[in-house]
Amino acid sequence: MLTLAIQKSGRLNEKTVQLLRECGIAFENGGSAKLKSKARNFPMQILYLRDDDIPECVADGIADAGIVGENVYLEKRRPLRIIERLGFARCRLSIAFPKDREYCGTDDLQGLNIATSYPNILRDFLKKNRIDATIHEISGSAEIAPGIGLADAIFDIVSTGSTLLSNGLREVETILRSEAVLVAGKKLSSTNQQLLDKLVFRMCAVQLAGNRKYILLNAPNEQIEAICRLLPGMKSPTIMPLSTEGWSSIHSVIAEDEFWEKIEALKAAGAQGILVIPIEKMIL
Ligand code: PRT
Ligand code: ZN
Repeated sequence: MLTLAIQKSGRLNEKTVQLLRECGIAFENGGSAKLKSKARNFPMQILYLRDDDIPECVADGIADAGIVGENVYLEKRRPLRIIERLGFARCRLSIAFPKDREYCGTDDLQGLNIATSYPNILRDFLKKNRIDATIHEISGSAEIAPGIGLADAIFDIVSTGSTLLSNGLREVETILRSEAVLVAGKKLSSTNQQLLDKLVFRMCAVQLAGNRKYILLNAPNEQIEAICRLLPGMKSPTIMPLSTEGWSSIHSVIAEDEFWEKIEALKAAGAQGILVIPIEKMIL
């Protein structure tokens, strides 16, 4: 049986649970399942932990795999491998200065006292850039450190930037971009490796579908070629004749991020009656 460690509550929990459910895994979340729960239709148990404990738990073999922020995975320095990047809980780890302190480049970090709960990642950055600064390790709320005279700058997670702004700080150097990742120990039993492969296969299908849309449209036959050039499809678009003479229905798959651009180009090429439908799973 595969053991997967996930965050018990917090910013990763909801999206992680949603992803597992979209992978077709039925399990109890919350309630009696505070510590662990067993999936009803997949040979897997889920451990609910604080995110900081996940890398260690996987490295020690208590769990075979875990879902955690890349920032925590990198900070904890455990011998794990990233199996899959999951595309949620995106954030950056950045150095921030009091808003009126000048910053022209990394040289301005020389000799500073920087507060952070990510000392390992910061130490690597300082070393790589030959910066001699003091790391002041704190366990949370780094953003208040400059205001109370505890540090000159901070190194912390930034998402929208509003926490920095409301503490009179500004982001001056982005050191890492992070997202949730699926990590696993160096070596799994062959049964558990197979189960993990199965889970990853499903996660990929869910992720792929998430940024794709199914598109159907009608077009006059003489425009089919021009329209097909805009619609690559999985292999190529499907073309079916309409009962109206000289017209066809074209079906394809497009990426979410090029959606509006494509729709405009398709309309300009003569497409009509365009339908765009979400895709639940996609397997290449
Ligand atoms: O209880 P547990 O230890 O499990 O959770 P936690 O409190 O340590 O972590 P949690 O749930 O806050 O975050 C889990 C993971 O989510 C982090 O390790 C990151 O990988 C990711 N993540 C994504 C974030 C944010 N976005 C984020 N904005 N983690 C924290 N923040 C903080 C940030 O530090 C700032 O103070 O949220 C605040 C608001 O950010 P702004 O920039 O939007 O204002
Ligand atoms: Zn934590």
